Amino acid sequence: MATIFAFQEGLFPYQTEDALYAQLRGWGFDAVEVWGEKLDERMDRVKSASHAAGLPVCGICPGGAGIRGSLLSGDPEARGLAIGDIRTLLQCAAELGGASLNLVPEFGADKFMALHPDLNDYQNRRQRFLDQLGPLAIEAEKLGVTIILEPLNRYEAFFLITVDQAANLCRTLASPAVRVLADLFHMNIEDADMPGALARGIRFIPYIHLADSNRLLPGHGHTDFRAVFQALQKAEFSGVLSMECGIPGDPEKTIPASLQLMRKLYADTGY
Ligand code: LER
Ligand code: MN
Repeated sequence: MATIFAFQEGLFPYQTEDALYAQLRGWGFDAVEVWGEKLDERMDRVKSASHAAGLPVCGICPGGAGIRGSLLSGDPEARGLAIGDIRTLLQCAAELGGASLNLVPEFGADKFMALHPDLNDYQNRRQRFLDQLGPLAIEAEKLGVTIILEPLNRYEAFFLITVDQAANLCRTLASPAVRVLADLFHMNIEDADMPGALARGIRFIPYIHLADSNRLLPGHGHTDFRAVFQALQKAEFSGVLSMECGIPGDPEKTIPASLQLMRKLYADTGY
């Protein structure tokens, strides 16, 4: 599979899925990433918009509301809620033709790490998380879909914050259905060397969230996309580059301009 460029829905106002997907197609995107909140209730609209525009759904991003509860919670009810929502979204992912499901183990809310990584309890949380994830990975594998673990920066999460940690979880679990989503915005905060971290984890990374250093469209901050793309090209990355970022200015102008810039840079850094 060649690398594809995708765009996450919901980043600017739109009237209908039909209109949005047609617009993204017109701007030159290859796929769309859908939001996971109550996705099961609008699957018909998503499927028909995707079909009409010829734009496949490559991923589901549940955000904070699409998966309620938490796999890491000590409360069985909260764990059950998270497992139920994840199972529903895995079914949606399968129905959407094998989209992958982003999974943030737990959003930070009031538990986020302040000025230093709270690593003391990391090993316990890690084991608790793996115990919950194991059966879900088996289910994902049966459905032919992938769960991609997304580390977030320490101000949004308190458990999984680096690509190295997520790759390490994949190594331990050894399931082909569990992989890593590298979000360049979060990496810019947590990783001293973004190309280096991508190169180390690349065999577990099929999916990248594209955003500039300030979380705006690529090209509006100071992230060195050339260095990032060089690392990906060198490792023969062939996955999804999906824009998840704020939109400055007029979306009609800034979004296609950013896509064009990224496509050119990606092609220029190839071998
Ligand atoms: C949240 O900051 C984020 O990056 C999302 O992809 C997580 O759902
Ligand atoms: Mn992200």
